Amino acid sequence: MLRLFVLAAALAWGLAAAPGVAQAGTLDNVRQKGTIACGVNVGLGGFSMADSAGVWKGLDVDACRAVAAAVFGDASKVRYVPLTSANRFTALQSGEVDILSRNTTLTFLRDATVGLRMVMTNFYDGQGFLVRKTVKAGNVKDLAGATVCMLQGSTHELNLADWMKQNNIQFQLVLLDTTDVLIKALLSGRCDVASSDSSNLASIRGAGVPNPDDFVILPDRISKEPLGPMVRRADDQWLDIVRWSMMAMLEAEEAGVTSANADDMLARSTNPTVQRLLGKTGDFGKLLGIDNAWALHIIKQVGNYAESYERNVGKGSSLKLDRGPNDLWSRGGLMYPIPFR
Ligand SMILES: N[C@@H](CCC(=O)N[C@@H](CS)C(=O)NCC(=O)O)C(=O)O
Repeated sequence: MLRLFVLAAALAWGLAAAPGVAQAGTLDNVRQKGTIACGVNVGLGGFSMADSAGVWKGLDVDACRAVAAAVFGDASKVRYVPLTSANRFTALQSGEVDILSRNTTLTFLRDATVGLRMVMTNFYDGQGFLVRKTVKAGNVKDLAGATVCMLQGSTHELNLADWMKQNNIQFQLVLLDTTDVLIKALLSGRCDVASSDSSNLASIRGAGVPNPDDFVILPDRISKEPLGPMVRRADDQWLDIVRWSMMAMLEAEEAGVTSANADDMLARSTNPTVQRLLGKTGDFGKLLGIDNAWALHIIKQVGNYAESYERNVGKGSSLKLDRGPNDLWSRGGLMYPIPFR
């Protein structure tokens, strides 16, 4: 039974249907096209969402904008391709997108079996529970027997199945297609609880329901959900460009380089790391096959990681998430830029 469940879950994640198309040369290819095709969520506030003018915004969007800034010197050279949980991996394998940046949890099976490579974590998350305050639950265990709504094709089904087994507590599970349907099901009372990445729940609570104060996100996190972009296998140069573009945003935060002071830092900073990061010394861009001003373009156009975080999911957003595990290691978080040397 469990094996059947795992197989069904694997199919739902697109794992079994993995043709594993290897396509080296993504850099040449995007240069020819003049844009980077970026696979994003159809609409998840804080991560990837088109505003009323059709401009895509969010933390996942910024990962693609950073790569476009690095490659073209222009963060706007991105074509956004909205993807569902179910079709996201195939879209990357087939070459429909060059980067998958869609609140995707990095896991063993996804890294090792679907012809893809995880780049690095841009948001450390965990599976949480959103309930109506009238339900009067202090933690997940108080919810025994409740109807829990979740989205299909995500890591959450297996997480919750594992958790129920380990804790000997049963829920009624309802699997739904889209976040919109999930919100409607929660509002209509079809489900007592919604379970998802807690950032997604914060996004729903912040902007998806009419009365945010009627809902609460329980403190429990039943899984680790390290979210981050993925690229195709067998294209190390592209993997390097995407990874180091993201790393540059973290390093900039650590070194105190911001979109506002980057030019000044380039002109004046005597910090060797800053000089290498901004392309004054070291030829780091050339080593990636791109311009030495790559990171300068990223920081000026997209900002450092803190700027992107606060604007999209932190204080400057409706999600209002603390940095928590997404803070720099030097302040007790998990974000640790690999040295620029
Ligand atoms: N991080 C999880 C969840 C990602 C995911 O797809 N989440 C749901 C909501 S948390 C979603 O975006 N659903 C909308 C859709 O599939 O269009 C994963 O990678 O499996």
